[in-house]
Amino acid sequence: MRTTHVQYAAKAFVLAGAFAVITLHSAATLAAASGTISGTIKVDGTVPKGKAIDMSKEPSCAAKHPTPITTEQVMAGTGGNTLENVVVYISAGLQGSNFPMRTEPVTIEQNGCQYKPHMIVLQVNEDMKVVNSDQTSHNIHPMPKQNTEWNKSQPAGAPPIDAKFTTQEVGIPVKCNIHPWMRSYISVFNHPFFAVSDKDGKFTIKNVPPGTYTVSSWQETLGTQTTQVTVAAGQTAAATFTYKTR
Ligand SMILES: [Cu+2]
Repeated sequence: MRTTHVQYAAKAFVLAGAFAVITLHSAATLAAASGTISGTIKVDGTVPKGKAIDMSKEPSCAAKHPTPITTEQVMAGTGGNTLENVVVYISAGLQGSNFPMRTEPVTIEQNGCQYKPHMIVLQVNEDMKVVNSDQTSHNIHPMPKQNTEWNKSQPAGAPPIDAKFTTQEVGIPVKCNIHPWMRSYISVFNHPFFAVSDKDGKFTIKNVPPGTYTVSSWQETLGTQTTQVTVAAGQTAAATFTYKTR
């Protein structure tokens, strides 16, 4: 009996050791095995100028804008031939569905009667906080097609509102029932492989498993474009999108 126990113990020890080696190996492989998708949103043609917003009915917000602001439907990036605020995401080709949840907090702030940021991107069931930094009430009202519609009043000084979205959906329009000029968009993904183009029109999607993917870009008035990329471990795959405005 004693021998048997020792044999079992020895077998278990060997198995545990082998499992530990396999686990370590997998973790290291995963960390090294991902790649990056990066690129630029270009525009061919003139970028239409935003329209001036009249905030005179809300003086506490108007006072926050020494220079009057304009609508943000199409935002030219640096140099004028790129676009800011374009959502870029993997739209096909991902294997499986068990992706890590991002850890950066997602906040939509109402400040100066504007939404910041203009483009919100997050994962299904990721926490989003709605913050009112103004001395006036707002009423945030996302208008989804796939998710549940809601609208909530948030007076000045009220605590943040917590929200989640349960279904993938790109470009949910958000309005304020009190200030008709306020507009933003929320895009919800069932994976963490998405980004928004910055003020130089550039975007980067990190930690992408190697593979061939369809990558899509979405601009609120210029629509959706797609391209194919192949991501290799440790490499950066380039993806460029060009929107024509003429
Ligand atoms: Cu408002």
